[in-house]
Amino acid sequence: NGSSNSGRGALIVLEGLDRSGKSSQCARLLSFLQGKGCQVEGWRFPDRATGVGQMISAYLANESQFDDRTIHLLFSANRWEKTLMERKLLGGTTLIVNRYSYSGVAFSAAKGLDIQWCKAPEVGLVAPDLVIYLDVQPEKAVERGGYGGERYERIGFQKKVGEHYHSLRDSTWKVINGSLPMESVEEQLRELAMNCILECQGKQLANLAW
Ligand code: NYM
Repeated sequence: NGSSNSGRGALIVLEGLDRSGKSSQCARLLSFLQGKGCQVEGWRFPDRATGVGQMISAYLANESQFDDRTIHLLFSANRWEKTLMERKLLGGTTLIVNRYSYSGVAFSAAKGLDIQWCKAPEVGLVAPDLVIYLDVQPEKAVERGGYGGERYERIGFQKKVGEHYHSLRDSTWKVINGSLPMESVEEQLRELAMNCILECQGKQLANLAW
């Protein structure tokens, strides 16, 4: 099911702290849906392959510096430059997206930037049909093989990011306890994603309003 219907695809976003398991779970969910014959692609933000993405990547690796507001706008620009997103969805492709505007706001707000200011450049982007938050305590995340040494990968900062994520939760969010065994998280994700793909058939694509 999924390959033969003519409806639009779903925009499904995974969010969570660094090392919350998003990448592994995105990969698992993607191959599960592909196995079901679903028209689906895996995306991630930042997309480090674009020109803007390379600037972000250098910043995260501490190879370059930007003012907090400048890097915030670059992360946002990196979403705006993916104009293919809407066409993909309307063409019937479901997108499983690792991070989106919520990462943008939560990470920048954790630095002390005003939350409304952080939200502003995200307004008008395609709105997700479902946001799945993998809830993991920062202490647990560190235990998982530790952080890779990129910017932001410190426990105190991650705690602040977690608080901001919490304040962003709305009706499109589902929270999964990311400390559960991988198979259990995977099972819950599958169910949420399958339901979302079916339910969004009749719904129009919307834009982030905030
Ligand atoms: N990040 C990610 C932001 O600060 N703002 C954003 O808009 C996005 C999409 O970049 N620590 C941060 C969160 C991560 C880092 O992400 C790189 P990843 O998923 O490790 O590639």
